[in-house]
Amino acid sequence: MSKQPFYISTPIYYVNGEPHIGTAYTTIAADTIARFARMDGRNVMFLTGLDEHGEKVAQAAEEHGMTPQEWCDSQVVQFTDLWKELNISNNDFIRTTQERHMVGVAQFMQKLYDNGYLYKGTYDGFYCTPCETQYTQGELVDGKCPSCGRDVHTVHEENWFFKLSEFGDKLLAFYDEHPNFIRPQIRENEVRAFIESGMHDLSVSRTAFDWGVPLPFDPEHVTYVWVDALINYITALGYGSDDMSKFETWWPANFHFVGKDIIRFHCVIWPAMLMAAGMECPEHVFAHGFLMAADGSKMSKSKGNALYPHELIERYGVDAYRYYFLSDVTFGSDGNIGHDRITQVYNADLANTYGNLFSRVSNMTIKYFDGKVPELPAECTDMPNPLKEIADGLYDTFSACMDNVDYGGACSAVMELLHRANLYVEESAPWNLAKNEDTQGELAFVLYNALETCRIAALLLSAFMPATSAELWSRLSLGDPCAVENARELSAWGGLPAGNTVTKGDALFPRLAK
Ligand code: ME8
Repeated sequence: MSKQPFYISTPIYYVNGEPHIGTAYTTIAADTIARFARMDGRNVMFLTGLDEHGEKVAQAAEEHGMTPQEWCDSQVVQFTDLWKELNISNNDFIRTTQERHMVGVAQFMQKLYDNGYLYKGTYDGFYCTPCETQYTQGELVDGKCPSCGRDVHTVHEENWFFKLSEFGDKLLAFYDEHPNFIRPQIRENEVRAFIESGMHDLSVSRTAFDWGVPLPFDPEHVTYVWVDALINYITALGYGSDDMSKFETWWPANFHFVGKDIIRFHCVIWPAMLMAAGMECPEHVFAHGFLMAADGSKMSKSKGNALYPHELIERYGVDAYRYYFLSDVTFGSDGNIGHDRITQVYNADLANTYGNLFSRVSNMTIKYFDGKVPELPAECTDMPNPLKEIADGLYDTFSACMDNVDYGGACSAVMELLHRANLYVEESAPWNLAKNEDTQGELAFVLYNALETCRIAALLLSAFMPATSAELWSRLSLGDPCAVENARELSAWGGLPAGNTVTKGDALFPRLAK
């Protein structure tokens, strides 16, 4: 049977800025879903990349005395390096200055033109360069950009326009037919209210600068950077090339992951563009919330309350970083981020629960069974096994949470098993069982159960914490949990072979001082 295709994307980030905890958040979140889909046996395309055209990039290049292309090239590595460090498993990395993308954008714009959705007019309005967004007078707040609060400038230009205003009713009907297209629900309400307040046509070209994709039917104009950027989701699949096989496999996308700041582009403009081109819309746009400072204010360099990915990696390690943001911040809501809470969750879940369990049971296996996974004695087959009871339903619970993008639910389902296992070790007191010849069978049973719990937990958590899971599995003499494609079968109780060597190593999560 061929594998079910699964396509997930992040926004393509502006090449100008450094990657920060916000962009890392979206990327880690998408990576975790992509990893889970792979271990669940799906054929995954996970795309991220960079947005490299537009006025903002052209200006930054000039300020740095470089050509725009040189400027973009100089910025890319800070993203690719951080994604590597964070163990991001993207299958492709698109840059909008790549030929494959530019060819596809030109073809898409030609299609909109041929289908009668573009016309030439005069744009008289306001523009926020940092957000690369057009505003009408009425949308400004105290004369400033309603999104970032910075100054806007006026634009008076002959532009090509996209007949976006024709799509209001079609979009509302589409949301009715696809009630899960925009997630979470609160964002759908916001998008509907925006459409119901009245839609304007969208200027989709600029002539004031030339850093963009020229319109094939009027090359004096370059494509508006947001329109150019949105098309990345299909040019990465070969749209506009001779080989449409990837497009045929993966389009429409299952998920576009975005922050709540860019829902209008993804939930209004992008589906309208696709409808105009006669193409299918993605299945879901999931708009997560914003990460804020611990006191709920906006993080900023100048306020000194910003957290940086490298600082977090150094302090907590990559896996704890990934785990914290997904398990403790509800995906979809804003989250206040500070060291106190990260340390608290780290110690409670990772050091005292997960790491502690594995350390205890691996040490006892080494001490009492010469470092070999004990054979299950026949007399134990009828003994109550509270860990097996929880583990038996775990994959279903975990996968339902992951399919629902409920990271917190998925993590707590695994934590429940690990908590129970720590309690089970306490209750069973293997150190006492070890003292008595008559209870050697029970000792083997208890340690087997606790080791098996660790194996299953590490398998499921490999989507969140790939390096730790790989380390734990290697200490059980098992293969790479991040390469499995049949996690459901492998999560069945009893998969840990007796006789496997168990090795000791450094603490998986050394406890942190407050
Ligand atoms: O908007 N908390 O790029 P961008 C959480 N190039 N996520 C945050 C965040 C925060 N405080 N700040 C940023 C662009 N993000 C366009 C996208 S896509 C066709 C073009 C994340 O570099 C979040 O995902 O400004 C947000 O939507 C994205 O970064 C914006 O990235």
